[in-house]
Amino acid sequence: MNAAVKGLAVQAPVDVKNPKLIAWVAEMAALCKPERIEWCDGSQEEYDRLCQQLVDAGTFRRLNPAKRPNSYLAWSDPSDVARVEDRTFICSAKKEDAGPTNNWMAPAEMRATLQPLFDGCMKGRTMYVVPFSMGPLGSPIAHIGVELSDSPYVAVNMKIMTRMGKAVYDVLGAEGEFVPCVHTVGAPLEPGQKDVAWPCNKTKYIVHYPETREIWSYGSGYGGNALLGKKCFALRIASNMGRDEGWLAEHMLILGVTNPEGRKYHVAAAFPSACGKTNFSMLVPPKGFEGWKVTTIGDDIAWIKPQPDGTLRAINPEAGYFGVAPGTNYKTNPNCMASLDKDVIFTNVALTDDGDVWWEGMEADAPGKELPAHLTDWQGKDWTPQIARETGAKAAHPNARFTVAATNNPALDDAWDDPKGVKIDAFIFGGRRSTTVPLVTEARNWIEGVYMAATMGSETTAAAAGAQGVVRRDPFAMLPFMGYNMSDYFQHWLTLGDKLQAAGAKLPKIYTTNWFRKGEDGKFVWPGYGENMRVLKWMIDRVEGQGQGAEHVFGVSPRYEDLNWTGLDFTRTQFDKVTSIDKAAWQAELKLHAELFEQLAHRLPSELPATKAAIEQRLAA
Ligand code: SAT
Ligand code: MN
Repeated sequence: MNAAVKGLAVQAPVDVKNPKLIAWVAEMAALCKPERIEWCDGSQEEYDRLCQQLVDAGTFRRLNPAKRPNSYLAWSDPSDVARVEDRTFICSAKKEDAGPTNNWMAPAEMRATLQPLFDGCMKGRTMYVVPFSMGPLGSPIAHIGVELSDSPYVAVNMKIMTRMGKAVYDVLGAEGEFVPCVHTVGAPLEPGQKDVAWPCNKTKYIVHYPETREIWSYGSGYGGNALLGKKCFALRIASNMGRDEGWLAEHMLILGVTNPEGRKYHVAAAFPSACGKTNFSMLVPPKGFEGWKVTTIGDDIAWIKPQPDGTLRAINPEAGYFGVAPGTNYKTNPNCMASLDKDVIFTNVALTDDGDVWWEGMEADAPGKELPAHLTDWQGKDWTPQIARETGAKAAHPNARFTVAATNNPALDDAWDDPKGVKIDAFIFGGRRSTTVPLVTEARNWIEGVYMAATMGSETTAAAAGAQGVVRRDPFAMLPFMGYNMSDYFQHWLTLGDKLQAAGAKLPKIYTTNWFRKGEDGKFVWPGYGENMRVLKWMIDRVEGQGQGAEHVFGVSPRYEDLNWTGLDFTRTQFDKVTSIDKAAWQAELKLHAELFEQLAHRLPSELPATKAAIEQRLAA
C-alpha cells in the first residue's frame, strides 16, 4: 500500500494494512520533510543495526562486552536531562477540562504554534515509524500506539520499553485504532551539515490533545519527553480513555507478594518519579521473612480495569524499565543489578576506564566501599574522588537512567505478560516527606483512602527539570501525568469505588506510606529497601483480616509490637521517630490540604472537604 505525498512517496511494507495509518504517515512526512522513512519491524537485526548506527554517530558508546555484553552508553546534551513539566501541555477544547494543575492552550492556538516548528523539522533525518502495543498484544486491557520519531535513540528504547514491531501491524489490521504520537528532536540538518551526538532544541513542547487522542513532542530526546508510550500515552492520554471508559491509568508499580503459606496477593503502589518504585517492585524479603516472595509485574505504570464481579485487574502496559541508576546497588536492589548485567542502554551514567558503567551508590558494592580512582563523567569530563570532593561534581547525572527489558528481571512475575492482568488487593500511595507523615497508615474506608491519595505531598526529585527537594502536593503521584481535570479524576476514583461496592466486591485496602522521614542528623531513620517488607507484610496481614494496629486521627497504623522485627535492630525510639504524629505539624499540613482544595475547588467532590473536616475535628479533640 502506498500514499503519494508531495516530495516523498510513502511506501508502506506489505504487513501494514491500515489505510488510516498510511495516510497519517504520509501527512506527517509531508509536514516534517524527512529525508527517508523507515518502518520499524522490531526485529533483533533492526535493533542491532540501529545501535551500530548510533555508535557510528557518536550517540552511543559500546560498553566492554566482557563486562556488560550487548550494552551501550549515551550521554545527552547537558540541557536535555529530564522531563520538562513547564513545557508539557494538555490541550483540551475547554480550559476547565485540563484543570488548574495542567498547562493549557486552546487546541487551535497550539496547532498554529506547532505547525511552523514541525514544518521541515526532520530535514536531513530519517523518520522512524515505531508501532507499539501498551500491554500484552491483543489483551482486552491493551491499546496500540504508533510513534513517528526522527531519533534512532527513541526507536531502540521503544523496542525495549514496549511490545514494538511487526506483530502490532497485524493486531491493528485494516480497521484498528491507534494513538498517533509524533516526536522530533527539532534539529533539521541542512545538506552537508554535520550532526551532533545528541540533537535537541532549546524550544520544547510536550503536547497532548485529549479529545483527539494525539501526542506531539518537540525539541527533547530524553525519557518521558520522547518515549511517548510512557507518560504521554500510558498516563496522560490513557487517563482520559480510562475516565471515558470507566477504568484507571495510574502511576503505579504492580507487585505480587506470596506468603509462606503460598497465598498470593497483588499490590499496586503509586510513588512520585525517582522515589523507589523500581526498588519496591523488585524487593527482596530480608532476614526474618523466610518463605515470603515478591515478584514484579510492573515498576512504573498500571492500567487497571474493573471486572463484572467488582474486582480490579491490572496490567503493566510497558515491557521494560526506564529506571533511575544512581543509588541502585546490590544492597538497595539486587534484582535490578542482576537485570543490568547485559542488553542495557544506559543514559547519563559515568564510564569506567575499562569500558563499564558507574554511578553514585555503586561504591557500596566495592570490596572496601572505595570510589573508583578515575572515571569519565556523564559530560565526558575527568572525574576523580578528589574532584568530587572539591567541586561536588557527580559522575552520573542524578536522573541518569537504564533502559532494560522486563525479561531481564530475575524477580519477574509469571503473570507479568498475562493478557487478563492480575487482581489488585491493595493500593499504596507514598510520598517523600522528611517530616510529618508517618511510616504507614491504612484508610478506614475508600473515601478516606482517596483523601489520602488526593492530598499526598512529596519533595521534588531530579526526574523533572527545576528545583529539587521542595514539598508540593502530588495527588496520586499523578500531578505531572494527569491528562484532565484533577478534581474530575478524584470523582472518577470515588465513582469507581461506589460501582465496585455495588457489584458486591470487597474493595482493595488503601494505604499511605512515607519511607523518607529524617532525623535531626538529616539522615533517613527508616532503613527502607528490603526492610519495607516489614510494612508490606503488615498490609497483607490486614488484607487477610489478621494484622493489629491502632486507630488515630486519620487512619490505622501498626504499633511497634505489630511489626515483625526479626533480623533488624530497630528500636522503639526509632520507630517513634518514623511514626509519631505531631499535632502542630498536622495542623499546618491540613492548611496545605485546604490550599490544594481551594486550587481545585471547581468540581471538587464534596466528600473530600468533608473528610478533612472530620480529621480536623478528631485532631482538635
Ligand atoms: O522520564 S520519565 O518520565 O520517563 C521517568 C519518570 O519521570 O518517572
Ligand atoms: Mn514514573
